[in-house]
Amino acid sequence: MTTSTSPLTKPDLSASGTGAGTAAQQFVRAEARTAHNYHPLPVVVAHAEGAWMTDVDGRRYLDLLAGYSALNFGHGHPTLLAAAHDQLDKLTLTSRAFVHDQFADFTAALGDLCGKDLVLPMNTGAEAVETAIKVARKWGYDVKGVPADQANIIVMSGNFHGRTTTIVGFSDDPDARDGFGPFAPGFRQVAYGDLAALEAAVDDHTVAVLVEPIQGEGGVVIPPSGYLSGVREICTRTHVLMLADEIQAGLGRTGRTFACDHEDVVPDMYILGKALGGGIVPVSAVVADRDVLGVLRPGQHGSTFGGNPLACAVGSAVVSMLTTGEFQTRATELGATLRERLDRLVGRGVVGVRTRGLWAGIDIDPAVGSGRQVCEALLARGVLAKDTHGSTIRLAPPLVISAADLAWGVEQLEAVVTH
Ligand code: IF1
Repeated sequence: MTTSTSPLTKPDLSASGTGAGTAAQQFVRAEARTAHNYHPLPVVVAHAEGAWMTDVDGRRYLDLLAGYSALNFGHGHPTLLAAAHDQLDKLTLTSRAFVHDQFADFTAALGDLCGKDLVLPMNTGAEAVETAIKVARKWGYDVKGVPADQANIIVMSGNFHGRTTTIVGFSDDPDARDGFGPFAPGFRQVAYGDLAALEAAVDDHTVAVLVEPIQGEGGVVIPPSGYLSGVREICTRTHVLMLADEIQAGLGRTGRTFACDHEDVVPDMYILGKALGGGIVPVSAVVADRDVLGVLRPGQHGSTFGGNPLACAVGSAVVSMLTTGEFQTRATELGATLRERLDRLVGRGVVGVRTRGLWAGIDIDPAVGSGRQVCEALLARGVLAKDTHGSTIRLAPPLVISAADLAWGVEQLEAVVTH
């Protein structure tokens, strides 16, 4: 186990640089007036650029979380900042009661990126997932002919799709769901990765399967090869919509535009968020063909900020950056290096590694410490990462990270887990 001198010792904020405790004071002040729904690492960030963040005392940290993949393009990407700054001075909000001059370009570009007819823009990922649930149910009643209020949607064990009461109602994570009932009916859960279980769960009232192509919160859980293709086949054969939650796995993270691309699977609906807003503004969307999204009529769904001019301007810049393939290539090439370096740690403080593109789930040997302790030790070494359940940590660097910085970051992890 660790000793008081081990690198896993929690950093002492009281000695924080020249700021004479500035970070400590701000940290304590923030915690004093905030609901305690997070347990943040003891760092107070002041600004950031690319893959690096700087705290209030001027200390720099390599960001290996990237806002849970909302910062795929790094902090302050010039193209994205230019799009935001330009739009800020012109028009930021109209509501959907009126059209604005950024809307058509964004929805056409995003629809083309997905190869789909229609886009329904929202703001957060959970809103997009809730939108997908509503559209799938309405499609079930209006198109598939499921009797009113009898639709069911199949979800996966270990799922994470957001924090609304509908969504946590079909979670199997006690922390996410306990104490928030009663929950919405109409969901049934099957083992993630198990096609036989999925096949058995589908019935005439099933309208959709909601699946993350890779489960992020679960610790970058990658399903068996062929699983997504199998889900696609079952959904097609049984006239059930395949809803792919690509909010975290999508938009370049895994080395492809969408994680479903790794199996050449095209879902009926793409559910997008996080990086779609470039790390600047919340942007999410549901993208599908007309035979699905066409079931909605005016007044049946909406959002005050969904599809606002600033969101569309940034979203259009994000889509244009993804069409070059540059970020997907970077994620693939840097991801190969990441995997090769992480594999060297297996048996040396690490007991498991899962990667896809520039995304890694790393199971730490419990003898070394918890995921949280490892992240605190990384913090002390100038690296920011996030633990997930137990002793797993996730690495999701901005796709703009340099190879040298990525190598340095993994070297810090090696130093922490091998001491
Ligand atoms: C938190 C987790 C990650 C998501 C997928 C929908 C959403 C998310 C696949 C909802 C959001 C965020 C939420 C944030 C931390 C983070 C997270 F740890 F919670 F599970 F990334 F793994 N689908 N994930 O990953 O999107 O409404 O947040 O915009 O709630 O702590 P959102």
